Amino acid sequence: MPFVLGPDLEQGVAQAAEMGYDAFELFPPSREAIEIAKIRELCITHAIEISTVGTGGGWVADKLSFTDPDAGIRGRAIEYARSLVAAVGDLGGMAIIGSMQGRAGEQSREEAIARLSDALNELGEYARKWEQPLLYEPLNRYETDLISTLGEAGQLLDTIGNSNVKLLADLFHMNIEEVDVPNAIRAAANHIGHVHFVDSNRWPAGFGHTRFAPIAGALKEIGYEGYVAMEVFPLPTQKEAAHASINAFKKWFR
Ligand code: LER
Ligand code: MN
Repeated sequence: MPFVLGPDLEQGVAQAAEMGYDAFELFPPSREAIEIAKIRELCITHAIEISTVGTGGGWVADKLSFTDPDAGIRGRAIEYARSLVAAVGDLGGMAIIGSMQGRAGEQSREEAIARLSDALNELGEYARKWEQPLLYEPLNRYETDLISTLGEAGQLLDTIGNSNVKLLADLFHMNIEEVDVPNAIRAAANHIGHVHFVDSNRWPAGFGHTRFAPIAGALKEIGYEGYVAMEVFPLPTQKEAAHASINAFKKWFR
């Protein structure tokens, strides 16, 4: 949410649970939008969990990023992400670092990646308090000029050397950037901690041209046991997107 169901939280959680979802991913516009007590209650009422929270609101609303040349903005970005790591940690879920990685822009790529590494290391360490990994998501070339493939992202994590930072494999970005999506999944097996299960055009699985059989096969082959989250456009309608996505999940994973 609000990609698929929402923006009304109560209604969205109720609908997701009714359709058979085990968990939901939240994309809040701000830290204040995460009402911990209310979410806890909704999870209990509907027997559903919260898997993940996206931090991209910090970028969308305030253009906060870990690679901004301005130290003040980088500091605010870290504070914002820490507050979301803590909030989702209290709810038993993981925080995602996607858009907040920012872009190198005018600075050197090395400098930007060093800044990103510091942020991932610090936030990954912080997330240990809740025994939750931090998720780092490589984005396609139109959304970042830093790292766009699982292979490069895995190398970055090897360099950082923090075992509590994992990768988010988003099939939409991978469709644009990877030579071979199933092989990229196999090669990054040890790093993958979350999946965005979505078709080539950001529509629900089945509405684009991604071949899901070999991708689901690769995830099973590596013994992936995490969530597959449906980060899809609410198309043709919100409900149809949510239904199509849970049906795709059942088709490929049950
Ligand atoms: C976030 O998960 C993502 O995939 C991006 O394309 C949006 O920032
Ligand atoms: Mn994604």
